[in-house]
Amino acid sequence: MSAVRAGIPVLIMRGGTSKGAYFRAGDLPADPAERDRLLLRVMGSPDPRQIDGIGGAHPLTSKVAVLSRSDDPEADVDYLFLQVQVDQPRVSAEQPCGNILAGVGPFALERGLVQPTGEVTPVRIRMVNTGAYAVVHVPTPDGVVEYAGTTALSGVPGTAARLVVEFRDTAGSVAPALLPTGRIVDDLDGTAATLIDNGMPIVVLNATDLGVTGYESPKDLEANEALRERVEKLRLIAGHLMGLGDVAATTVPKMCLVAPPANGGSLSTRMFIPHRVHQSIGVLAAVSVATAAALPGSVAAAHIATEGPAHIATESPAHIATESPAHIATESPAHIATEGPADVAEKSTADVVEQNATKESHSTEVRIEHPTGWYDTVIDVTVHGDDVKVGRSAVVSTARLLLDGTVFPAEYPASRG
Ligand code: NQM
Repeated sequence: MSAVRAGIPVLIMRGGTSKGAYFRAGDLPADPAERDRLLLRVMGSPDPRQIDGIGGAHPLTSKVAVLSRSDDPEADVDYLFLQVQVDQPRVSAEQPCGNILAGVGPFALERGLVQPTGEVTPVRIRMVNTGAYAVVHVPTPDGVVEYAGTTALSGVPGTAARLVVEFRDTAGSVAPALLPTGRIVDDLDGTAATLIDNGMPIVVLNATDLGVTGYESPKDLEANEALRERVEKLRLIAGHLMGLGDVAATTVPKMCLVAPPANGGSLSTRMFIPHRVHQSIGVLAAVSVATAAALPGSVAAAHIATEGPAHIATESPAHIATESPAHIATESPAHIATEGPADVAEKSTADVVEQNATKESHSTEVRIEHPTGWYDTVIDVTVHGDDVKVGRSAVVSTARLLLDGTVFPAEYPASRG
């Protein structure tokens, strides 16, 4: 009789600008408390270095995806996202993650939860955390996932195969509504803020209202003790206003400092997630900020409206072009192009926003600048006075399979076989 170590099958993948451990639900304990205890062991939390686990000692690399076949007729797989906090013994399911989502499509194919259907396989995903839906279009030439490609993502070295990620039903994902207070601008202790949730609850603030330019590095922002205290104070107030209650121990809402674009994009951002500062920006966070930018009168729109042409450059490495059948808003001037450059190039975001304010729905392309580059989003927003409706949104991402293996949480008992 020999000792057999009880390990758990895992794929480690980069999804967008995050990295995480991806599991099949059936390989983890069904009881959430037991599952979370196990995941703390797996990732090595709580410990700022996560030395005794596979976590990467930063919120962006301490993430877990749990996947199973879906019984929802509108989805192939259910995706539960879990944020394993680095230095707290806490696993939270209250926020979604659009970056780790990018790897969910490839994972579903790698693990046989979905069968390849052609050159590109659409994987329909129910995001369990929020009830929103996404489709990740995965290149599958020859029936296997293609990871290599030419798409660059700011914040990720090199290039990889392009994954088009579409979202729907993202409005009010965690908060009760797109605009949880019913207002486009709120007053937080004397500071103007737009409180919004189109996939991720976000508080949009003018960087200059907080005494910074909004172009500082994440390191400099994190080193600014007075700023961090102020941001956290406003976050706690916003949490109550957004219907999220006491958010002291939770990872949402995130805090976004905005400034006029500095590199030809639509808007410059620095994102507190919520205590560390993001090296780029989360996917759903970007969709929410882009939505704020499309709302006339919001804190974000103010910068777009007053600054420059702010159009989406046609040579973008991440422009959204796909052979996907599920395109966005065909009647829109800015629909997701089937060939090459998006046709909004000649139209400034401000122009499109202006149209939204007065006429019917249009897809709007918003290029969000962040500390390591930019992120392109396409959102579908209709504004009729105070009545704001959002449709689908889409982004381009990439993912990479890094490791297919077995992880051994130390306290898991060895079985004898
Ligand atoms: O906003 C970081 C990330 C995220 C979240 C965070 C995300 C999203 O970059 O969809 O992906 O805000 O904690 O992965």
